[in-house]
Amino acid sequence: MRHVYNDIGKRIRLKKILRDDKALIFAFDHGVEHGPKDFPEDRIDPRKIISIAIDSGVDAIMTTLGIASLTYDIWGGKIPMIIKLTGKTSLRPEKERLLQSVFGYVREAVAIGADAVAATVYWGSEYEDVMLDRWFSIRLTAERYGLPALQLAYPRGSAIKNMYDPEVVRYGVRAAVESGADLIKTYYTGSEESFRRVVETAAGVPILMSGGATREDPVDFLRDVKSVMRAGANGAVVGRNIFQHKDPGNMIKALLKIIHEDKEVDEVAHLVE
Ligand code: FBP
Repeated sequence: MRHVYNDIGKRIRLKKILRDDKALIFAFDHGVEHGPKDFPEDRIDPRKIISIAIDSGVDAIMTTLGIASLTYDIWGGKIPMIIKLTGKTSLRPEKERLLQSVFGYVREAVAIGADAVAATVYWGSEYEDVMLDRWFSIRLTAERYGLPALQLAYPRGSAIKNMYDPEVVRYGVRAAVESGADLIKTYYTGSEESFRRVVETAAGVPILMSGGATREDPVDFLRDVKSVMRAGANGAVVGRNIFQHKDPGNMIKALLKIIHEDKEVDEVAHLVE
């Protein structure tokens, strides 16, 4: 059967990211989301950490247009690039942090050689309406160019008491599915059982765990990732637990072994301790 061109393009790009239906994606948009305080002193230069991520074998990188352009000679032709097209700073008044603004355009992501685009929707936020408008505009244009759209489906807002509550996470994931996301990144719900229900709620749309704040004990982070993989997830999108680790390359290697080789935590813990 012959598919239309953009459908073929999307399938090919998704396969590049999820080569065996699984992926470890390195998230690196924290300079805008949280500010430079997130970066250890010796890792303020994006070229260093992006080089380590690629040399250690991550499956894709998710970052901003600005960082992608500063590092194009490192990632270009080697690894799929996912451009995040929404953002907010933590300099904003707290209430306004519930809104993700436009942070680039699909045509710029296409121009720079991206394989996918990403956008955050804070489901339940006071600004849900605005973010949905942005999401559908990004998704529609991305689809036209054959680019998959990853949604960071984060339940967040004054009405949400606990954004990690499994029922709340499931709601966000289901809403992401119904808004046409090709890949969904969401919070870990704290147990394999509860995350299995999250995966089921996605009805076959690939689910990736969001890394979150750096765990005090890095082995605990490996356990979280192992548990989402057991629950049927497709991998993880990880930032701080990689670039704030004393040895980001070994953290990446340990995560890759769990995600792609189904290794047990005990078998790879020595890499991160
Ligand atoms: P982490 O693994 O560091 O949590 O990165 C994932 C991510 O979604 C980033 O893409 C983004 O910058 C950050 O988390 C959002 O953080 P917050 O939840 O504090 O808004």
